[in-house]
Amino acid sequence: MMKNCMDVDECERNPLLCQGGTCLNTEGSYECECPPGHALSVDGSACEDVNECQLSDNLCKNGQCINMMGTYQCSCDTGYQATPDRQGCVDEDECAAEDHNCNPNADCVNTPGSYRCACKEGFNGDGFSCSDMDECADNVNLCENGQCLNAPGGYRCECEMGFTPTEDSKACQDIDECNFQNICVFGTCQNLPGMFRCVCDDGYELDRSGGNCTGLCLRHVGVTDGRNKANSSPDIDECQELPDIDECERQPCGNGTCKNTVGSYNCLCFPGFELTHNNDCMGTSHCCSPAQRSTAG
Ligand SMILES: [Ca+2]
Ligand SMILES: [Ca+2]
Ligand SMILES: [Ca+2]
Ligand SMILES: [Ca+2]
Repeated sequence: MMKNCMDVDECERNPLLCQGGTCLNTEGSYECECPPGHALSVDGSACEDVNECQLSDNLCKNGQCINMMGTYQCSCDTGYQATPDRQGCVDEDECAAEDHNCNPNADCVNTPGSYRCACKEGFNGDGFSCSDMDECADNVNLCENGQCLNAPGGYRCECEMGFTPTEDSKACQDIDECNFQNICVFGTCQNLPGMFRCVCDDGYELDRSGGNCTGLCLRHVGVTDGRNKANSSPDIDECQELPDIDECERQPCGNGTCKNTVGSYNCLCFPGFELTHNNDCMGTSHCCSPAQRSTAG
């Protein structure tokens, strides 16, 4: 007579089977169902925690792997922070988090596990302390045609007359006075570094400011001008056409005698007085020549 084989429910018979998991009876045997992070023991009788840290060297880079029941967690190195699932370490961006000791005049640069500080342009230092560079002292050639003024993180140029700072104020550039309106009327303007020059049209001469051409009285142009000589036109006395002003009426010479000329005047200075560029006579401390000084002509 054949023995009637009956399945044995091992799970029911031995409640200690599959400890830490769920015992599942099968035809002729049983299985243990283990929760995540657990594996069957060698003898197949229990569910045991898996030590993930021992299984893999690649876990918790930049940190330390800590085994836990059913799982593992990372304890991260300084400068790194754990991911939300605590199973990885990522660099902490100290710059973005404003968790750094960089000088206010330095840029924070994030690096893996740390950060570094670099002084901004115009500053010297290690990034944690930054001091202003004195560009004017370091390079005496800065601000040609002007004066270099040191400033925090930079410098600027204050320019001499006739020059204007460039847009960034780091240099002085010539002013093109010829672009101004009403300059060198009756003449041609020539721009020069720091100044300009008027080349006056025929019949005009530079006024005392040197910046404009005024009517000039040319006597006997017909004689001195070859073109006029050629067609033998009668001489024109332009002086007669210009109503002359007697500047001497307003006594411009001071310590001298005024002599009116057509279109201008001359000062004949008294002894001990000297003609100035303003066309008047000023006392001098040194000279006492009896000779009178006067303007030419
Ligand atoms: Ca584990
Ligand atoms: Ca970092
Ligand atoms: Ca500076
Ligand atoms: Ca100029």
